[in-house]
Amino acid sequence: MTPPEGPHGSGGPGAHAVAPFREDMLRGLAATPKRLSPKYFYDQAGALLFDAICDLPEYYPTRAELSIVEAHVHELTAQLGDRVRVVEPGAGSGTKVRLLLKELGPERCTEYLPVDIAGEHLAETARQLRVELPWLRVAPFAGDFTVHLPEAATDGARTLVYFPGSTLGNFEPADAERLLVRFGRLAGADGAVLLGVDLKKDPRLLHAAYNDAQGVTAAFNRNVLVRMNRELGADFDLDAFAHYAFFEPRLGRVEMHLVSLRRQTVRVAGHPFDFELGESIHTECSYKYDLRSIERLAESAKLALSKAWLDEDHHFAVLLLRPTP
Ligand code: AVJ
Repeated sequence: MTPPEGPHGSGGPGAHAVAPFREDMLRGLAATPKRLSPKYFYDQAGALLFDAICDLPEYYPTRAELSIVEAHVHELTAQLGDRVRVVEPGAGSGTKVRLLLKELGPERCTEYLPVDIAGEHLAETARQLRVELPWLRVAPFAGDFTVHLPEAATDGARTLVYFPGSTLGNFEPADAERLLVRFGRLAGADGAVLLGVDLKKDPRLLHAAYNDAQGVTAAFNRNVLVRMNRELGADFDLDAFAHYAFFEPRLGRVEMHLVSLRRQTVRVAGHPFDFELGESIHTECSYKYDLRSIERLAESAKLALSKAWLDEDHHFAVLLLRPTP
């Protein structure tokens, strides 16, 4: 079946437009302190680096979340009704969703809409899924889910907005709330949001997860500089920026930075940016939650916590949220 090719369908504009990348990089580097949005980590190389992170011994969230979905997939899907359309913002490689889609099966799953900013990576994931689950209707939607989401279903199917991987943690609380409001609207009165969130824990585990021994996370962080060099003609010296990541307990978040190892001037798209020795570019926040804080955040977005599943170490939670009238 051919997926609909809307204005933001695969092959359309959106994901590959250089302009928002250029504008956002220039604005972020001109700000004090310097900061860049983590969504720009995910070009094709960045998406592959992130997949490699998920396989690292130190990066527990992916395995913890998979173990939850594996253990509870029957109970989970039983809450969703008998005609379900699955929308996955920030789909990536779609490893976790496969379990849900398989369990729903051709009888219950009407369509799967992966939404991702890494267009080529998305197309490849869609291709693989169609081979693995030939009965599945896959409708990839290439774009930035903070800007565009698919339309609500019109065929009477219930929409499940699946948002795993603790991607929510990349958003400041106010932005996270706005995003959840939009997910609730997309789900509609009879739909649901299935959310995966990383939990607060021993900070040494968090530290290790973002400072892996093989340096994959460092390469992922620096990839945004690689991208600027390639796509914006920037002249970042990769060895002149240190990957620096830590848990900030008062704010309950891991922060990633790229710290300048010397005084230097870098040119990006023809614009000079000065760095002091030790000056940082803040590249990512990864908020960690507890069940109470995430329930409160959901409630502020008019979503009620219907059920929560945790892994046995209580490192990660999968939450079923339902829109409240
Ligand atoms: C995809 C946003 C959930 O915050 O842990 C992994 C990205 N950054 N290692 C996270 C990430 C550094 C990841 N999220």
